[in-house]
Amino acid sequence: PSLEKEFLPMYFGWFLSKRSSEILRKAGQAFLDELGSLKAFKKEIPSAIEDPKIKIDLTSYFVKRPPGVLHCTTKYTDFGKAAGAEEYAQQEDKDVASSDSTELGHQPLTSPCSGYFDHVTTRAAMNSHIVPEPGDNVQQHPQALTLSRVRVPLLQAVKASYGKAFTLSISALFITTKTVGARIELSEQQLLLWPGDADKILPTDNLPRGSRAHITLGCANGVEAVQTGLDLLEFVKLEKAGNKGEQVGEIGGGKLLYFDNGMWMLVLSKKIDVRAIFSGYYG
Ligand code: 2AM
Repeated sequence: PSLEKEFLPMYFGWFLSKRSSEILRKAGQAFLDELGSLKAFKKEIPSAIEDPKIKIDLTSYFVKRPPGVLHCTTKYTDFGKAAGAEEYAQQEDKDVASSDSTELGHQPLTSPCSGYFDHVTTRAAMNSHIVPEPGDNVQQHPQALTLSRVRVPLLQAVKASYGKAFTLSISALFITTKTVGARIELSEQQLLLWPGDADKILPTDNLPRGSRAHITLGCANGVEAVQTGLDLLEFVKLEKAGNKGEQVGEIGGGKLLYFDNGMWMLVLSKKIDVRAIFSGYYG
């Protein structure tokens, strides 16, 4: 045991490369520019109805923009003070595998199929730099049988991935009256780093794991960044309720959907891949 207690960051997350940040910022900017001059958009804005020639300046509406490189928060740990912070830092991939196997597309451990073995292979690949030490209690864990077969000890996904590179896939851009953000589709391997408690607005919400995954691109005056993820969850809740949004047309990178209440989503026809390092932000 180490003498010093571990010091947790303000938050864990994926930090985009400078180049990927620039590419995504540009895509976000193009989205705001196009939307601001789109007839269907202006139709929903009272001040623009009066003067149809007006162009809505969304860039100056979303005044609060993240400085430096962009990121996707996985867990806000608040230097260890946030609920579930320690648990997350110690998160083992078993926590994910056992939480909701159907949602992740995994098969129960009792009936191994290719999906499950893919998962195990992913773990092995992800953690291949870690070798079991004598005394590592691999055998007594419920999953130890399979794991020991591929010679992987029980692993801590968060620690094992710290400082490692990932490619995140951006599937859509969205705006609400409060925030603008990019929606991320996490892979199964990336979901191992996703906390179990993030995908809820209300404690009773039951949305697919990773629903909240996003990158904040901007916030309106007086709005905190945490809002972007909550806004994305609102979209997902509508989708879950069968609301597919009204298809307003094709703009720049894809098809534009309107969901009411100032909620717009651009579903990208070609996903944007961004490079990112999994790490912690200490302020
Ligand atoms: P974001 O992930 O939507 O951008 C620092 O404030 C970072 O942590 C921001 O990126 C912010 O939002 C995120 N954040 C702040 N408070 C949070 C919370 N309670 N839950 C989740 N993420 C939070």
